[in-house]
Amino acid sequence: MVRIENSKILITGGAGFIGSNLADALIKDNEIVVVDDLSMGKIENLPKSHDLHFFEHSITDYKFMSDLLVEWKFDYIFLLAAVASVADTIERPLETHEVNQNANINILETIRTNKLPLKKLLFSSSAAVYGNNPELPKKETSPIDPLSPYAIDKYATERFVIDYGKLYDIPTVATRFFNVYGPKQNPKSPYSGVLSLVIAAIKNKATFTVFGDGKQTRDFINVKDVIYALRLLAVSSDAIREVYNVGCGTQNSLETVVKIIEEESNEKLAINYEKERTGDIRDSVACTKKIKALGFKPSVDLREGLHSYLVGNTD
Ligand code: UD2
Repeated sequence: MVRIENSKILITGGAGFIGSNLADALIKDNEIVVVDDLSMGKIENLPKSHDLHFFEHSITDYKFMSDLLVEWKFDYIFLLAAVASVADTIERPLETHEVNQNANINILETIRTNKLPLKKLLFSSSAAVYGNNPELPKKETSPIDPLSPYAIDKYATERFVIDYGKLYDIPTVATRFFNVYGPKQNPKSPYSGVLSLVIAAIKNKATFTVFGDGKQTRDFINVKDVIYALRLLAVSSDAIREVYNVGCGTQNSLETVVKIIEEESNEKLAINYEKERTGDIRDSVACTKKIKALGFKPSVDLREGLHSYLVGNTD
């Protein structure tokens, strides 16, 4: 197990799905500051500990963020705060750009201008940067084709993070998450992760809408493996000023995962088919060679991961 201990850690978006799972994993041995505006995150997601300091704030509050960074001098910074709904960024491109890009540049600027010491800053980007590029699996060197304000901001911020690293000698890394699933994923929006929606529909005996024929494929990765990847990238001295795919490298159709969820829950899902969503990507799978070279190995089998998500999910 990769250990991070006796460290001061900032997690933006720490009350959200991935951020709160990360806080759970790190709280025992560290002091954690979470900044979250609770737009999607929930305070109940956070571990209860006097070593966890929660600030209900938007990262777009530049002064608050800068003062916090200067005061705390964090060892590790995980930038997970984002407006994660692609549809939302198409509706409100300028507003979401403030969160998805500018607020993160403010953090980089604060680090640069105050010469803050830092072991690693990790920025969470997305497989969305590859867009509809048909090349599979998607390699970090594959052409990018951002098709939404979300993907544009993710890609541009990746570049800021890596190039700030190079220009000003800051230890940074960017990660491109594929389709992350697991406990604490919030099914509240129609654009929430599809597996959280399938599981919510099973639990509430509601009808689930499949957009398209259900044969679209994704690289589903359990949040536990994502947390492992983040810890590994944080401590690995070889992982510096680079971008890494974070996926399992396996491709499953929506139809297949729905079937597994039905089998594991012993329930039949009521399904309604609708036209595929505009801008939907047909197939996606990560090339994971680069992160595997650092020692990453996904450990959660899809069926097992879905089973424990079903059993443990309290939403
Ligand atoms: C994921 C990310 C997105 C972006 C993108 C990059 C999530 C929630 N979204 O979008 O932020 O990073 O990857 O490629 O992680 N679907 C249904 N019924 C529903 C909901 C979804 O059929 O009720 C379909 C949807 O049309 C798509 C697939 O399920 O074909 C996966 O949808 P998603 O929103 O979970 O993830 P994705 O890959 O579109």
